[in-house]
Amino acid sequence: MTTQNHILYSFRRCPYAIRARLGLKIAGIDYEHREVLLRDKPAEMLAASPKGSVPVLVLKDGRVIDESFDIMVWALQTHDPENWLGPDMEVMLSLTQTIQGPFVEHLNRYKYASRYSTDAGRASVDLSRRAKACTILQNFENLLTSSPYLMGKKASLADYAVFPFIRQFAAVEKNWWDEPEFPNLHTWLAQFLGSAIFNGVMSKYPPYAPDEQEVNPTFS
Ligand SMILES: N[C@@H](CCC(=O)N[C@@H](CS)C(=O)NCC(=O)O)C(=O)O
Repeated sequence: MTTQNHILYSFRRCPYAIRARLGLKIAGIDYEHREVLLRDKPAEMLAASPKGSVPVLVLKDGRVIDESFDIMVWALQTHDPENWLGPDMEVMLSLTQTIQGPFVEHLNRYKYASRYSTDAGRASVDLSRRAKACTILQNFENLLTSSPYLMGKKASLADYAVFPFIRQFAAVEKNWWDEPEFPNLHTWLAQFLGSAIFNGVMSKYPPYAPDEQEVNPTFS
């Protein structure tokens, strides 16, 4: 089915959705934003992508892209004004996969410890998982000792595909994160969190309700 505009099913705080929105934003691609409640996903989204995860991009011509990294690459192949696709794609992919694979697994178990444990007396965060995630982060910290960005002097797809996950990790125990264990990552992350592009994709939308007209976002 063809539509007047591309449609993005998204969830504001989801790191996968954030990076998809970043790719669409830098590429200057206009789309209809549909904010999703993860506990009540719209039937149209599930019809387009039955696996039920956000983000889902439904293109005007009916094609569906339902992997966040693929949405970024599709957008950048359309228009890449800052040459995010410049560095070696295999290395960018490998950095990204480390984050969305083992790092996210530790992050989820660190952040949502009680969901993964049958031990009723367990602390709210799992520090052993935090330590495992930190082993991965140390490699990223090391990369940032020799260059300001993961792949050199300029920010690239690798940085934008990775930082939303580090943001989520940093927010679990903010006071702990603010200790100087990863000074380079700290500076790197702070720069992205203060950037116009990041703040430009963090508008708040009410949940999508079919049959209602598109609404304007609010900022906070
Ligand atoms: N591999 C997917 C993963 C996306 C994903 O896991 N998104 C989460 C939200 S952050 C989700 O939709 N989970 C399904 C749910 O919570 O029901 C991608 O890169 O787009």
